[in-house]
Amino acid sequence: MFEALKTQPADKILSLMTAFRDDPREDKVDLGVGVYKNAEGQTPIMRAVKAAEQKLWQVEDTKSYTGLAGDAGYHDALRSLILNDTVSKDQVAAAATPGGTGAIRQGLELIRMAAPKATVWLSAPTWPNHPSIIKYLGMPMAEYRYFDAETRGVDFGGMLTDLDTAKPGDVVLLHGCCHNPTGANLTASQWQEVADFLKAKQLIPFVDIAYQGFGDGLDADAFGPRHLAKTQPEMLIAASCSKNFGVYRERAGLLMAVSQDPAKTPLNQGTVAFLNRQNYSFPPDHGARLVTMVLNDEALRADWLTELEGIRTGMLTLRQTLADALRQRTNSDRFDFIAQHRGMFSRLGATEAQVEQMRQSHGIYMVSDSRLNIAGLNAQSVPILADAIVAAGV
Ligand code: PLP
Ligand code: TYF
Repeated sequence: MFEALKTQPADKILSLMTAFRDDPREDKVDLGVGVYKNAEGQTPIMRAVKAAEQKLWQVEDTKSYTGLAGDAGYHDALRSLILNDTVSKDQVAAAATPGGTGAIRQGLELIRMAAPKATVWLSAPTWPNHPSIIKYLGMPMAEYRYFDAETRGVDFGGMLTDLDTAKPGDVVLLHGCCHNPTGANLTASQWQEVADFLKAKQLIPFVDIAYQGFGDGLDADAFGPRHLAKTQPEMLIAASCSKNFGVYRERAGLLMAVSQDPAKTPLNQGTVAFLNRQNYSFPPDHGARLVTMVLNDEALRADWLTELEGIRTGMLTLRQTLADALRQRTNSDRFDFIAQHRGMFSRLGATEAQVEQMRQSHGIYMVSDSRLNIAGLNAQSVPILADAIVAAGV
């Protein structure tokens, strides 16, 4: 049997991690995988998460199974964080999942069950795991224009023009904030326009939110999903706690199916629990429980907010420092978009050959589409990167 297996394409982002590790140069700079790093290059456990872990060790008295959909306290805490009071609890079916990826996978499976002919529309470009999973599930997919390579902003006109060709009942996958890989995001008024458009065209939003708190702040970053939850008949949300709680390897995610009609929620809830059972029975609990403890304890929550805000503003400072360094070196404002982008990533707009040149000449590792992880920079590496960008003729 095994001889029938085919070699699968490697994940470009993860392969880059291996290449970086194998590079002997001491001044190499890792701007690849989307993991937050502090100025020392470490990905620390957040203080509040560590404190919750200590407390959990003391009070946890069983490791018996939770519910199939995970712990209701986790659903409540994350629903409030993401949607605030824009919907009531009885409008939302929720299931804990292994990370945000698990939520995306389960959400797609729900779409496939409910609407096998629906096309899933993806932004061009998007996180490579979106098309990869959709293809694996054999679902119809299409792309809508999103990134304007010229301005490095959102091609909003192109986006709506392309989505105008979608058929009623199709699903539109949207990044809730901090678009991966470009860093270019919809403004609040564009979100409102998208919401009106989707509703008029009877398209269903599926929001992937993996970086809430990394862009303009926890509330501002949730503007899109909140506005959609208020205005659309129904929608799906896949959330990840990997980044904003720093619990990457614990695999804490949440799938939410939101409906204006609370009568639909019991069926939705049964479906998301069923999907968990088909795929892995019970979802992981440890990370979800830590997140719940942090959100529900006043002191831990306050400390988490402070640390998260430090992470966010630190990345903004790095963006500005890099944009300034490039302004100085190029005598132009053509890299100012770096300071306007939000989240961990910016797409620089370099060619693959230029990305390769930066790697060879300056030991800079970014994804071949010229996505760079801003959090991989620090005061020492910003000038190295700026020199490399100029030397490569970007
Ligand atoms: N969605 C996007 C756009 C991401 O960048 C990520 C990456 O981490 C995820 C979802 C899911 O992450 P995880 O499965 O680690 O929670
Ligand atoms: O885009 C990123 O870098 C993060 C981390 O298969 C990641 O989202 C990358 C690849 C992958 C899973 C997570």
